[in-house]
Amino acid sequence: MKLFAYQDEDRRGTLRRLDYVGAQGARKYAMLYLPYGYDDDPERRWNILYLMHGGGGNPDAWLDCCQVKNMLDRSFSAGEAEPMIVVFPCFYTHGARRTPGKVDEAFEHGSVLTFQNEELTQRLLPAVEGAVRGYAEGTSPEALKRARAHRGFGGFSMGSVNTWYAFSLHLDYFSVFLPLSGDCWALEVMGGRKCSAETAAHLRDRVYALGFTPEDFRIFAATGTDDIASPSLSAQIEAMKALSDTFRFDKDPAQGNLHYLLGKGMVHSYEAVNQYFYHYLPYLFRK
Ligand code: FER
Repeated sequence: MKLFAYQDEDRRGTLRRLDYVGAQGARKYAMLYLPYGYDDDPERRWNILYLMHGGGGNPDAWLDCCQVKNMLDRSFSAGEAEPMIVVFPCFYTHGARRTPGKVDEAFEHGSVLTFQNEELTQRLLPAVEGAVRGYAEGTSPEALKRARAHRGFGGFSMGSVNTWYAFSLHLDYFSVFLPLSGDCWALEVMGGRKCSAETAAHLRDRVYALGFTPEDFRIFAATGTDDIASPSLSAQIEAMKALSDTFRFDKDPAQGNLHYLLGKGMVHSYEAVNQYFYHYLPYLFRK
């Protein structure tokens, strides 16, 4: 794995704050990263990645906690990856409720479910894609779904739990998934470890339930050897690999539809997951 370190860059993208109404009428905002050159060509359309924070976070967490903006600027400027819009939303409806060192699993899981069931596709996507030039020609569910090839969802820790939910619930809106250091809770909390085989089977069943095939999605999963989420995510990925008719594991991120990166010595942090993001960035959207 090639590691990213800050480098000066003149061709920098810009950050914009987007205010919108979320689930249950909540006043929310997302941060938008618009790549360098976004304003120069009003005809150009851009792939969009939605990138979620971890437990306790907010729309600024990724931007405050690691060098993700400089990493994006450099990767695009150097021609290593196709430039894309990155959206940093927040999955809490009424703010995080966090006691340091303590995870309230019921609150976290409830917040994820509210975001997934009442906000992501009904509120957030129309707000964002009515405001920036993705590939969707309109903000109706049909128009948004038609652009699924150009839309991804990723996240760190609880953001990764969100990513697996986006796969399970909204495969008709997203085709690219970047689950970083967090497992799938669709069947139960920490289900990736507690019921790995059932979780993998659930994810497989969702593909066919929505009428898709193994060609219609790509999953770029990652964590670190010293990450607290590695036992749960590793168990889940192993179970998914066993369902090879659906999940086509390949060490080459340009092949197959399931990839797994285990960063040596890496821990549960934004700095670590930003490195996995950097590693996968060139492969998320094909030219
Ligand atoms: C995991 C998914 C989420 C995990 C931890 C979390 C331990 C969340 C942690 C937190 O919110 O602090 O697989 O593994």
